[in-house]
Amino acid sequence: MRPVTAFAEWPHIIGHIDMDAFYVSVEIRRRPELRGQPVIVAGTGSRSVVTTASYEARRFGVGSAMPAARARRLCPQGVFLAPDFAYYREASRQVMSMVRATVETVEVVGLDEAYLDLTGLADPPATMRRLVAEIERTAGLGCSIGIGPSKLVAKVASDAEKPRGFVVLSREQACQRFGASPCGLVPGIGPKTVERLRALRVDTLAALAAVPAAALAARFGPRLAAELQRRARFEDDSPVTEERKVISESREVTFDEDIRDPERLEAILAQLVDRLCDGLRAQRRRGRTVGIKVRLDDFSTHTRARTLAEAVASADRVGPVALELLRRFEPRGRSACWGCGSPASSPPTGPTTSSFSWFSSEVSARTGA
Ligand code: DCP
Ligand code: MG
Repeated sequence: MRPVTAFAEWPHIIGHIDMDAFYVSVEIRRRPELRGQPVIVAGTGSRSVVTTASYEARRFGVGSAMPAARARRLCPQGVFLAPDFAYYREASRQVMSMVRATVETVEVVGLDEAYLDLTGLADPPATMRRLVAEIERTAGLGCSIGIGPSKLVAKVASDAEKPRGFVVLSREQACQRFGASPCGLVPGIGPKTVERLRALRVDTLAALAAVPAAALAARFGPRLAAELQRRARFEDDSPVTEERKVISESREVTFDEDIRDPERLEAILAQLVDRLCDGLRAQRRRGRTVGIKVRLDDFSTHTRARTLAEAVASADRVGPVALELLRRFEPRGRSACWGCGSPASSPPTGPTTSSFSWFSSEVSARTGA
């Protein structure tokens, strides 16, 4: 079937763009001598994790979210760089402005990816190839493209042949191509669901698509069961929507050693609040939702947030909210270590608590347009 014929049958044509090894590619752009090397962008503390690994580094088994210490063991010859988020945001803006200049409806879903509504274009692949070439030429960055009749197909297609992938698939072709893949390949089917599916001997997308609906519903409930099967069949009719103009501004710090002392934690939180509010005021922005993010020494990340009646930008207003969120925060079964008088705190639970400590916290304010 010629692609042109296939497109004519699709009510929607959606593109998905995802930058290849984004942070690393942006670093290599300003340090071209690093091209071809195993480059890893990771924090510098002993607890930090890998944000991005170049494809050369991935050959050593290094990947996103891995503790940096492990990455150093796997790839001792790697070039480790500390993240420079301001520079990555700038690169993202540059890329997304080219994307927006190319098609009318764009949904940016992160620093390095976006959905594009290509419906109605005369030749969607040609348009996307031009965009790829322009990004490569002007921004010096590589990306992968997926094109399909839905966001779901486009997203999975863009990931299928990274880096520099360019994959066009109909829904049926996606089912065929990924039928033998694990269910977790599809966005929205996370590790926990994958485990529960495995217990039902459902290991692949084809198996999930074919399993009797009643058996699935008995385990997951009718709504989730139906949604899982829709995803396994690559059925998706969600529209490409211009992203809501909600911007989140945050400051975060990772501790090099565990900090258990509530007073020290609260002092650090106060510093983060000050830095956050300075930044907000400098940009003349305010936030209505104040949040904290806490990462524990088992790398689990926890967030708590509260939305206020009005937008605020001063430390006087943000600070108490962040502090209360922190004081109330109790990771399940581990509250005893956090003895700062939270009204809901439970009694110490014995020796297990000694293995637990905090080492990272973040405070953020979500600002709306
Ligand atoms: N990122 C992060 N921590 C993660 C995953 C990603 O900080 N656990 C950041 C760094 C990435 C960027 O987000 O560069 C984009 O994430 P992707 O999952 O798209 O990963 P990459 O762009 O790095 O690689 P690729 O898309 O080529 O697989
Ligand atoms: Mg990417």
